[in-house]
Amino acid sequence: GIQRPAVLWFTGLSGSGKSTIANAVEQLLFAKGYHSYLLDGDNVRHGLNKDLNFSDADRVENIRRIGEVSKLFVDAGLLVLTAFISPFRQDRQSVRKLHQDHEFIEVFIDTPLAVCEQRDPKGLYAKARAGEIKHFTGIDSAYEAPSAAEIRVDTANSSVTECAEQIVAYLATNGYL
Ligand code: GGZ
Repeated sequence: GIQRPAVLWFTGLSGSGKSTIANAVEQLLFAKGYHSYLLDGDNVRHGLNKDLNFSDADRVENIRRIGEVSKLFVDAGLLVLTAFISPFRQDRQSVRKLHQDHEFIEVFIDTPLAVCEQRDPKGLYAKARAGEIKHFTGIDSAYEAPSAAEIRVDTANSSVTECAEQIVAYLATNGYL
């Protein structure tokens, strides 16, 4: 089918499941014949934004650029998924304002810090606790949770498939698919 273009802007802690769930959403959309594109650390932080680190200023610039790129993809007619911590409320608000009202869908991957730290798939929380990584989100750098995200996903109590289906159901119910 032809999708109504928009960005699904995932936000959540490291290890919350953003990339995993975004990938699962993409697979469901692809299977239904819709055209999407996923922006994540692999294709953005290693390329366009490889000059940026994890200081507050660089995170602000990271999110600003991704916001601009997401707008280009929306202009090209795609459903865009972005999977970045995007820890600061004001930066997410700026990206929201860059888009038309119905073209920005904030998706809060609401996984508690304790659960992310328990999962610690890359061992980064352990390193942050040991002081080997500075300015780690949730440890010594802030995460400002959304208060009015369009979609809130509870990964501690739902499977990846259930979370992805919840997001696709939102798109279908709201006329994007
Ligand atoms: C947070 C960090 C840090 C610090 C490296 N703080 O779990 P991951 O590994 O794969 O995802 C994290 C990723 C975060 O990059 P983002 O571009 O999403 O961040 S932001 O939106 O805040 O700009 C983590 C890894 O990079 N990582 N150092 N200090 N995450």
